[in-house]
Amino acid sequence: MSSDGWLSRLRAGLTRTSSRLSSDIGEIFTGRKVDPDTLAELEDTLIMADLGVSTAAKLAAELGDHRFAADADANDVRAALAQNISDLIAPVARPLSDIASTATGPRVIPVAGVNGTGKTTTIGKLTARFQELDRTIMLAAADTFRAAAIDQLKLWGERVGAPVIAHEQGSDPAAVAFDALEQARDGGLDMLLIDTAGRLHNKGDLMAELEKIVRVIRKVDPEAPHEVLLVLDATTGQNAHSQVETFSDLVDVTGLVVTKLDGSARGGVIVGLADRFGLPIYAIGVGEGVDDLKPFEADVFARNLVGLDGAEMDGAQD
Ligand SMILES: Nc1nc2c(ncn2[C@@H]2O[C@H](COP(=O)(O)OP(=O)(O)O)[C@@H](O)[C@H]2O)c(=O)[nH]1
Ligand SMILES: [Mg+2]
Repeated sequence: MSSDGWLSRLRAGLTRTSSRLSSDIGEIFTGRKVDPDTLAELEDTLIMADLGVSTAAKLAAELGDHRFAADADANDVRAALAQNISDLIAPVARPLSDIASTATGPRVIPVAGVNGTGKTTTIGKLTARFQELDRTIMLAAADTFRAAAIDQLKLWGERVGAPVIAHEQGSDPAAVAFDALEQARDGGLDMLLIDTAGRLHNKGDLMAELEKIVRVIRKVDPEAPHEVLLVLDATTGQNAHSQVETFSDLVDVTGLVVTKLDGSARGGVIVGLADRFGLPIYAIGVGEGVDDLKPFEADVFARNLVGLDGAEMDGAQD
């Protein structure tokens, strides 16, 4: 898939947000100045675009401080907004190489998240990316609740050529993680990615499960886990905020992967997440295939979110 291919899928995924945002900005600022009234309208528009109340207020205030030319038009507002959004998300936009340390000994990374957000798929894609960085990877099937979940990880293991450590359905997830870490260490592998369950209907069980995984892998390596990645589905909107809070209560989340930005994504949520939690975003998912995990690039993302760069936007919305 060419880079144009995935960019156009990202763009398509953000269309719902970007075309609305872009046309609203056109309506607000056509024939009117950037002033407290128009900025208040812009703030409402940003809230509608899933950026969240406080982030919307912050961005509107920043535009209020921006020195616009006397004849500034909607496109100048779009460009300034895209720049401010890019500046806001740039500090959390980090490359996967940041977590693919070349230190010896397996780097242990549990992957957490609500069911269906894309954990298992993301682990498959991550494995391929880490392999490109010359890391050797082992996978642990610690979502033992459903047999299908174990099989799904095994399939990804075959697809990307990574060993998968699995026990029977219903077995103790922590025991799988422990077993896998010992085998990864003995086999001299660079990284161990641990697939976990995400059933939120019983938070107590989930907490016990994740805490036990962490406790047990520390018996093998006191430094583990080296990262804990949380996978969020961009189509869930503001719900992603409460997922970050819930999982951060359970484990020390060190970074995010946001999936399904190719779908009917509510991409504005990423901006709010970046602003509110400041957690690194290591990659974004733009499809179901192995190559559909891409770096989160602040500038590209911001411009597409605001409706700049999209051919269909050019001049059409003023
Ligand atoms: N369109 C799209 N689908 C995705 C993406 N990531 C995962 N999926 C799909 O979302 C569904 C749930 O993914 P899965 O990895 O099983 O989620 P898990 O329950 O968190 O392990 C599957 O059908 C995946 O193919 C993505 O970035 N884009
Ligand atoms: Mg899964």
